[in-house]
Parts: sequence; structure tokens; C-alpha cells
Amino acid sequence: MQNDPLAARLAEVVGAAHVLTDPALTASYTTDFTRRFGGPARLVVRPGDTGQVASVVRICAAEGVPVVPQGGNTGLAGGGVPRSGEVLLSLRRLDGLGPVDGTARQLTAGAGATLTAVQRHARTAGLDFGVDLAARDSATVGGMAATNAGGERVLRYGTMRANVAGLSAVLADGSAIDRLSGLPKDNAGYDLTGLLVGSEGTLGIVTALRLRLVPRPPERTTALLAFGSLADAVASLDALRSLDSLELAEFFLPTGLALVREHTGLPAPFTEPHGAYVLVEYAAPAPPVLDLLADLERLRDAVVAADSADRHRLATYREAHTEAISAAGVPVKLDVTVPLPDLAGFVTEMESLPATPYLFGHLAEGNAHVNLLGAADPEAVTETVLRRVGRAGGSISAEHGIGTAKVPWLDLTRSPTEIAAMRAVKRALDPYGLLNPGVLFPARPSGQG
Ligand code: 2HG
Ligand code: ZN
Repeated sequence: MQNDPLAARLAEVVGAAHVLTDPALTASYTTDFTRRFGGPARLVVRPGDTGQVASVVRICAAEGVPVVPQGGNTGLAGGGVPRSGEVLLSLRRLDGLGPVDGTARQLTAGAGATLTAVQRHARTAGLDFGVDLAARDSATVGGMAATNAGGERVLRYGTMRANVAGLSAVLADGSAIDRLSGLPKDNAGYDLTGLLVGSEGTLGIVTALRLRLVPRPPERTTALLAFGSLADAVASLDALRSLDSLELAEFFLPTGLALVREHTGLPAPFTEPHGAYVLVEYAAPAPPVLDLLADLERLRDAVVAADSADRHRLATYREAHTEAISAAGVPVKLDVTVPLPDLAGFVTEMESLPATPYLFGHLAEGNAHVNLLGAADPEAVTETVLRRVGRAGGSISAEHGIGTAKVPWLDLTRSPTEIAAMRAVKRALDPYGLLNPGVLFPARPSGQG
């Protein structure tokens, strides 16, 4: 660190303990969970509040040094890890939580607060945060906002964009915007919060959020459903939603279930194997759910959780997919949406790819997580899948973002005019291309955004 004048300058702002240059200490920040993305960082800096984030960015901007912001490092598209000697700015120390405002049903959280911490805090006031996902213990709400994370309860509560009432952020020149009032009605100009949510750290660095909360249902009923095929599961979705307390409908397949069981040691959920499984959860007591299931034509079998241990086991069959796949190898990871009527056909087609496919995801949104192990040519297989999705009128990134991983394929889902408009926004807010270069658009060698 002594050799790098930038490190010494930043240490004056954040304290020497929070500027890391030793590779043994920076390693967990410079590679990602998938082990597919990452590279050297010039240094890792860990500011403790918005003012320090602003100072760090200002210093880096003055030196023309690019900055990669990072939350819990649970991203899956290579957008939160360094590529080639950038400053890695970790937001994890900004993990404060303000009081729960029960009247407004909102709370203010630092960008580095984990989803679990936010959920727990909201629950102390009988409320909850609507967005939920498997990486809840590590994912930070700042990172989730930056990527407009969706997760498991989108069908009821929407993605992060619907759940962020406002935010504060540091812009590329080190200036800061503060939209934390949480006013439910505010049409005075452009929606900067909505613009920054999902901008993947390319327009500003989110430092705090005003989050909307939802009532916590007094009772929930969780069940694992077995169908003969994914097509049958899709065809049952309308009926499953006829109880409008449906919060979650997550699908997985026998191949993924086998891998998860191997990884976790869990017993088989059913005595016989089935073609497709759907985890459902209702914000309702059991009787209406049992009535609905009793009338569900295509249902082959169902287990309804009797207690919280059961509920946890049923959820694990679905939520442990990512970890089980990662334990088996380094997958090509694609995250796509296809129109629902096409979902089952799309999933079947993935079986003929030159790789071992594991598909699972969020049924109601037609969001399939395509994980391919053993692909000899990852680029070629990615191209095949994403072109297929583009032809179907789907999205090449349902919820993980474009990151660096999907940059070459952005034009499959966004028109040239849209990409030009996005570039214009980027240039206006970050004219020197210093915030997360290489994410969303190819990095310009000149450093121009
Ligand atoms: C999930 O839904 C995450 O569990 C991860 O979006 C998906 O690992 C994946 O492909
Ligand atoms: Zn997902």
C-alpha cells in the first residue's frame, strides 16, 4: 500500500484498515461466487458512510481511476467484480438500519445491509420486506437495487424497483443525490430513483435506500407440488393463482432435484419421481390451499409443510440449486425470460444442447435459470440459447442484469434506438466512463463512457 499514492490518499479518508491491497485480503472481493468472473483490483476500499463514498469517488475521478462498486458479491453476471485494475469500492460497511416507520410502512437502510437484516428488522414491527431470494444472508439491498433484483416473490410484490421508494447515491464526479424522503407522491421531474435502480453501478453508487414494507401475513402455507411435466405445471398456473394470496411459484426438474439431494443429503420428497416440481407458498392458512389442490386437475402429488422444519426442507429443494450446481462444476449461467406459453418448449429444447442442463426458476414470470455444466464451448452454447430467447421475444437477462457477461448480446433484446438512448444517459452522468466500465456496454479503451 505504501507504494501506491492513491491508497495513501484513500486511507486518509476511510482509515488505513479499510484500504486493502494484500491479495490474501482482497481475494474475496475480486472473484465472484460463480468462479467465472473477476480480475485484479488496484485496491479495495471500504468507506463507512455516504460522505466517505463521495470522497473516494471524487479522489478516483480526479485521478481518472475507474471504480467498481460491490455489495454482497452475490451477483451472477460479472458486474460487481474488478476486471483490470479498477478500484473496488465495497459498500458493506454501510449497513445501518433506521427505525421502522409503521405509518408510512417504510424503513431506511444502508446499501450494505443484507436482505436478511432488513427482513428481520421489518418483522420486529409486524411488517416485512416483499423481495426475497436465496442469497438473502449475503446479498445487500444496495446491490439488489443496483441490479433490480427480483427473486421468488415477484408475482406478488414485484422486483426491487417496485419496493424502493427512494435512495441516495454518489454520482461519477463525487457529488451526491438524496431522494430518501419516501414521499408516496412526487412527480417533480425525472424519477432518478427509478433510473438508478437496475443501472448496475454504471450511473451512480447507491449508498442508502428508503424501502417499502408490506404487512406480514399471520399465516403462510407452503407446499411442494408434483406434475407430470413442466407443461402441466404451466397449465396449472392460472388455477394456482385463483387464490390471490399466492406469493411464490418456483419450478425445478428431476435432474436438479437429484443434484440437490446429493449435495444436501435430503430425502426424496415423493415416493415416485415426477416430471416437474413447483414450490408454492400462500399468505393464507392451510384449508383454502388444500381445497384448491384437491381440485387441481393435473396435480400428481403434493406435500404440504406441517411446520417450519418442513417448510425449510421444501424450500431447500428449490433454493439449494445454485449451490448444488456450483459444487458440481463451473456452469455457464444464463437467466432468461420467455413468454409463458413457450416456457415448457424452451426448457425441453435445452436438453439437446452440447452440455448437461439444469433448469429451474420463477414459474409465473417465465424466468428460467439455465445452468449448463460441461459445455466444451461456453460462448457458442450461450449464443445458441440467447438467440433462441431473442427469437421468442424474451429477455436475455430476466433478473441478474447484463453485467459484463451478457454485454455482447444486449442487442438481442434492446433495439439500436434504445441502446443509443441508454448510452446517452450514461455519457451524461458519467462522461469519462469511470463507473463500472465494461458493464452494460463494452468498455472504451479511451476510458470514454
Ligand atoms: C435463484 O433464483 C437465483 O435462485 C440464482 O436467481 C439462479 O443460480 C442461478 O442460476
Ligand atoms: Zn432467480
